[in-house]
Amino acid sequence: MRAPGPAAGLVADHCHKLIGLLGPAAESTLRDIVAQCGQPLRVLLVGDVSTGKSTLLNALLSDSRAETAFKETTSRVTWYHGPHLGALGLPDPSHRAVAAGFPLADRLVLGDSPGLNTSSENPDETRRMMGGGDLAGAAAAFVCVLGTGLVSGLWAKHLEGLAALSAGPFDLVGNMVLVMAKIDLIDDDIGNLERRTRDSTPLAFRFAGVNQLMAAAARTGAVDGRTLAVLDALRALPSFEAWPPESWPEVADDLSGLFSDTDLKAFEDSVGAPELLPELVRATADMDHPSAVAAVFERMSGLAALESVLADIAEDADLFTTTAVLLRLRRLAARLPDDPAAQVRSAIAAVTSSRQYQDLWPRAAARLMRHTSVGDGLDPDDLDTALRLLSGLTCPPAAAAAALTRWSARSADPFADSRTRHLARLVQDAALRVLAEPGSEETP
Ligand SMILES: Nc1nc2c(ncn2[C@@H]2O[C@H](COP(=O)(O)OP(=O)(O)OP(=O)(O)O)[C@@H](O)[C@H]2O)c(=O)[nH]1
Ligand SMILES: [Mg+2]
Repeated sequence: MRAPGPAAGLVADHCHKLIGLLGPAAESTLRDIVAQCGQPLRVLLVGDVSTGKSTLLNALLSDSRAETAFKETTSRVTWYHGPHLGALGLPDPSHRAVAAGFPLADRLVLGDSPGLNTSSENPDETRRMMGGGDLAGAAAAFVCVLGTGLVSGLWAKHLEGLAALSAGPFDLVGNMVLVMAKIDLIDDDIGNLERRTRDSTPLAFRFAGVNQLMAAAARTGAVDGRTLAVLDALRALPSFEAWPPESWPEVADDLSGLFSDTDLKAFEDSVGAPELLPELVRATADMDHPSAVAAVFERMSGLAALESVLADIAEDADLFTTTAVLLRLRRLAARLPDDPAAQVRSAIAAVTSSRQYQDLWPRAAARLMRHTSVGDGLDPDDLDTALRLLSGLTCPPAAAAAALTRWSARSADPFADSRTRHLARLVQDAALRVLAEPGSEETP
């Protein structure tokens, strides 16, 4: 298992001591912080009712664990975790834990949550996790599953609030992943949607478009011999060249008598919009095994791109988890009477002055350079060397020396903004560390 790492480990040590010092007043929050520091990155799926969160979760789990339906369905927060974690420490007694082996289980704990835009009390826990209550920060990253089309003004505000609350001092990027859901129902090009969304909010977010139905079908064994039979029958239709069909009843008419209603419904529920059928039928021509067809479903679903974003975030679990738990500790201190609050604040100060915490800065800087406009305009070699230095990867001394010259000039540039100067100093420090290593002076 990949637990977050040294900085989160240090927070956990301090919280253990605080539990002894502070007693019951803060115990449940502190215990959950300790649990969070020892677990893989907690990622919560959030979004409005019926945007397809649970369907997406099933795809990520490669298993139909979560209930899905075209009505308000999920009523409590459920955390899915690798079975190797044993009994999972949970943020709140109302939450549930389910052990499941899934592709990213060694790196993530995935939470499904009730939809937000409802007057029922189901989403109360989700709101507390997003909005500054005791539970805020119990998830260190969020996958925001958005309904079809552009991001609404309301959601942009939600996301900006969530980012402001969870970014911490590192100006963190990457803990907010925006998923444009049900892409089969979207006419617009996904790249355009992403660009327009980025233009409409200053938020730095990661982005993926997913057809969750195809993703879940590909991953849960729903692509089977019946799927192949329906695709073959569609391919054999005399009207095939005159497609696309506009509705599922129209497809059912074309195939009347060949399949049961149940089989056709199962097929519809694994594809989504009928407009996808021409592409699907063509892409699966000559395929005679469900696993080959499932691979086409997988490709058309876009799920792999989302998984690679999640895997990338998990690489910096220490950064994200430490940020989240320190923010939780700050909120805890704000709620406590003076003396215990001072003890919590001194634990925070001990962490933030530690080597382990200082080592998080270059990691955060590398993220800023990769995922925001900070890296724009840099020569690709320059950017590559800076990222290698910040990520602690091997870097030839000659390249480190050249980077030191360039980035020293940037850090001293009085016209650069303070964030750029700070980043430049971090690259300088990393270059100096490489040049101080034994043997570096011998290399030309
Ligand atoms: N067309 C299409 N429909 C989808 C897709 N993903 C999910 N759905 C349908 O959307 C409906 C809601 O899916 P759920 O996964 O239950 O949605 P949810 O966001 O978990 O809903 P709540 O738990 O009530 O908040 C179901 O009828 C799904 O079949 C998709 O990619 N395309
Ligand atoms: Mg649900």
